[in-house]
Amino acid sequence: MALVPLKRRRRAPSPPAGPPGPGRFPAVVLCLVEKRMGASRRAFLTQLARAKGFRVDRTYSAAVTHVVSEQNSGAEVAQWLEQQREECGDGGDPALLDISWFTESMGAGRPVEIESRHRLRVAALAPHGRQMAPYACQRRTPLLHSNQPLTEALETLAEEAGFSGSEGRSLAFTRAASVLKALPGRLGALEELGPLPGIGEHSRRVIQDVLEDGVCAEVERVKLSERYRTMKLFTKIFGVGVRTASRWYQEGLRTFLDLQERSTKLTRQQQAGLQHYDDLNTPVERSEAESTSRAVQEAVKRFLPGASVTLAGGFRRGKPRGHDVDLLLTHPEEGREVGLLSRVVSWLDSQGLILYQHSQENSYGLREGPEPLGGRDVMDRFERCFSIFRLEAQGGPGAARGWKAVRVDLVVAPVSQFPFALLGWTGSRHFERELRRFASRERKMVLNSHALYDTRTSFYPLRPKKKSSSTWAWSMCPPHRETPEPWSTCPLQRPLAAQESPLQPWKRPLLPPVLAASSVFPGDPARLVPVD
Ligand code: 8GT
Ligand code: MN
Repeated sequence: MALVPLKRRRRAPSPPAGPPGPGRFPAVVLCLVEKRMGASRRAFLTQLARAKGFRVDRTYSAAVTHVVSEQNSGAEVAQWLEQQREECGDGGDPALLDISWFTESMGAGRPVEIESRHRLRVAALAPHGRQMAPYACQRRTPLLHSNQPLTEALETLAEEAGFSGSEGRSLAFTRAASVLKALPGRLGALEELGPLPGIGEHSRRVIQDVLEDGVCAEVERVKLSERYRTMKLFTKIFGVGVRTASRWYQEGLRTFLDLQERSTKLTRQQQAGLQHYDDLNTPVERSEAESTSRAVQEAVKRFLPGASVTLAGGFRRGKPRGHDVDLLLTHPEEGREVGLLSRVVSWLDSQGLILYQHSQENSYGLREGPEPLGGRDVMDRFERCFSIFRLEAQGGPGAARGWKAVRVDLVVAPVSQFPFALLGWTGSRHFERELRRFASRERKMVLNSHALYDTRTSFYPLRPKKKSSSTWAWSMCPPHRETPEPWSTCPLQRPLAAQESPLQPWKRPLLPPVLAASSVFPGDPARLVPVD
């Protein structure tokens, strides 16, 4: 490669945009990393490769099979790749290669076989656990990651443990999966993990099996087991939880036909769940979530102008599809939201938009103090409507019939609790659990979807000032992220001063609640003030 200019000159020409067809080697799509290589050398190499019949894409996409870089470390390229995946919203699992592979391929006039000396070393994924923050809420967990087969295996075991009522075991597998999602690249060998926090012996065995054999025998056994399959079938019915499904299984029920033949007693919710089973287990597309949101917005506007409807849940984390639509309703003037939900639901019903609904009243008193720790997990006590909407079908399975049943949760939050509601309802479930664990263990605070309490000041609830409330919650979760912005990269996340050390309880005079609360969260300073 001595013939090509090594250094970048000013204003280098960009490589021609777009790929010139599939090239002579359809199985190979190159993308060159500009960092350190420089724009002009990149343009030169692109032209060279194209002249030899290679397809070289200017921008990264899931189609790219070979990422070539020069003078970058494996970790740098892995990080670059993660960013590209996020930007293009698609995955792909390209080989990360050093320029030597490119040089040899150009010399040979064809893509040479990849040998280990060509590969960038991404071995130090998390050397000695130092790079991995212990709580999931402190890490960045992108929507698309490189360890899908491993996390799927672990999550199957987590689900199975949940079906057997072993919450602790379920959490252990979920935690291990969560750590793998946050790795900067694909795990090649168990040793690369080092003594990472949150991955226990059992999970390591599962990981090793999948790395070595492509599958884990234990997971395959679970997936085929009658109990797991039946539990999965039953818990996918709206209104059927693990306890009911388990009871049915013990009674010998295995299929929907069994439920019918044995005249199993079903609640109204479960009847609706069974009736719309197929639709409700077909993913909800983002466009469907948005049109649901618009319909609710229209109804809300009729009865309470100025009230807002916010799409939360997985869609707010940037997921392209989900299992339901989570909508939060509020009004900038506290108290005006009371009575809104029933009017909205009646109106939507009169328009033929509702197939099923049941509502629950608000039963939360801020002054009561928080629930006992660990008592209710992520459940909250907002006024809420669990419903099934009849949505006009936009293609997909309901197209012929013209409509599709979609699960919708409408949640009403008074504006003073709205940031906590939005934060809580954005999920993921594991992120929320970890955020609450962090607040309690490291900050001696209690967080739920209603408020943040400082336990040192007798459960004094803290809340953001009204004006900053929505910006505060928004700043917690930029779009296209599985979880909110990482702790470490947030400019507002300052290191704890000595007196704030988690080991040394805060004292009010040293750290007023306003600071205490803003250091729990990496968002906008929030200007949290005590509820007066
Ligand atoms: P999805 O795409 O499968 O719908 O995924 P999701 O949107 O992340 O999950 P979800 O089951 O729809 O729940 C949305 C979030 O709301 C969860 O992260 C959960 O932590 C949170 N949440 C609360 N309160 C409550 C509650 O009372 N019930 C439920 N089910 N979820 C709640 O903050
Ligand atoms: Mn959801």
